[in-house]
Amino acid sequence: MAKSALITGVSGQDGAYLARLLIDKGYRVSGLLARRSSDTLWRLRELGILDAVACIDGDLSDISSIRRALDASGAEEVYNLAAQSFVATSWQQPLLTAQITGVGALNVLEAIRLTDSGARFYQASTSEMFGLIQRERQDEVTPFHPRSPYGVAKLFAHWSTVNYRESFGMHASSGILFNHESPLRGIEFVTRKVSDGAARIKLGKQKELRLGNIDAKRDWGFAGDYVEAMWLMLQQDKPDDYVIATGTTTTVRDMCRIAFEHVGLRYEEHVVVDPKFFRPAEVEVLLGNPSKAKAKLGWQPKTGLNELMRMMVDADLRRVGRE
Ligand code: G4F
Repeated sequence: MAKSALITGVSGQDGAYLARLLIDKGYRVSGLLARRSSDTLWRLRELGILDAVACIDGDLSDISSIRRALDASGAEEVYNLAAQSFVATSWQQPLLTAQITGVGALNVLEAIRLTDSGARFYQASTSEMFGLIQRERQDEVTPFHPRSPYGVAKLFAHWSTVNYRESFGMHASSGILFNHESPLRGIEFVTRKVSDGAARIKLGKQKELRLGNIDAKRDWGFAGDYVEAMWLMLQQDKPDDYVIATGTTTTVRDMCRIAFEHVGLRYEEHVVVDPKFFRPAEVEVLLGNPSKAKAKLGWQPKTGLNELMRMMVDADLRRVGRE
C-alpha cells in the first residue's frame, strides 16, 4: 500500500518540492494549509502537482485542526515545514513568530503523541539557530546563539523535537538546514530579490536594486536537493539531527555578481545599499559542515551557487517577460 505523508507548509518553497519528491516516490501526500493569503497554491501549480496533493485546512496554532489532519491523512510521516520564516519580519511580529514557528511545532509533536499514531516526525530546523557563530564551520554539536525572534522560536521547536524523542521515544528528527533557494523562493528573500531585480533591470523594467547588508555571508544550496535529505532522515532506523549545507559560504555581494553577470550586467552599477534593509541584529556569516549527513544519510548537495543563481535568473527573465 502507498505510504502516506502530511506536510505542514505545503504551499511554501520546501513544501512544494517535498510534495513533488514524495509523489514521485508513490506517496499519498496531504498538506495542511493555512488560508491566509489569496493565492497560496502557485508553487504546487508551477510544479504541476496541485491536483495530486490533498489540501486540508488547518493551522499550527490550532491543535484540533492538526489532529483532524492527522486522522484524515492517515500520515505515517509528518514533515513540519510551516513557519513564519522571514527573519526580518520576526522583529515586527515576534509573538506571532513564537506562536507559529516555535509553539506550532510543539503542537504538531503533541498532536502526534495524543493521537498515538506512531507517525515519524521531521522538524525544519535552521542554521539561524547558530546566529552569532561559536565555530567557524557549524555542525550538529556547535553551540547555538540565535540573533532574531525567528531564531529563538526555531530553537524552541528544535529542542522540543529532541525532547519528544528523548521523553517519548518518538521517531522525531531535526534537519538543521542552511539557506536553500530556488525559482520558487519568496520574493522577500535576498537571492530571489536579486534574481528578480537582475531580470527586471535587464528587461528595462527597473533601474536599481536596493539591498541591505551585502557583506553578510551565507551557505546557499538548492531547495530541490535539500528536500531529499528531509525524506532520508525519516527513512533511518533511528531518529537524529543533521546539518544540511553545501560547505561553501559566499557574500551577498558575490551572489549579486553571479546573478548580474549572467545577464551581462555589472552589479556595481545597479545595486544600492539602503540602511532600511539592515536588521537590528545580523547573522554575519554561516558555513555548514554536512559531513554527518554525507556519512549517515549518503546525502550531498548536487547544485552549486553559480548554477542555482543562473536557474533563478532564467526563471525570473521568463516571468518578467510574460508580465
Ligand atoms: O535571504 P535572507 O532574508 O535569508 P536569512 O535571513 O539568512 O534566512 C533564511 O535562511 C535561514 C537559514 O539560515 C532560514 F531559516 C530562514 O527561514 C530563511 O530562509 O537574508 C540573507 C542575508 C541576510 O544576512 C540579510 O541581512 O542577506 C542579507 N540581505 C542584504 N540585503 C538581505 C537584503 N536580505 C533580504 N531579505 N533583503 C535584502 O534586501
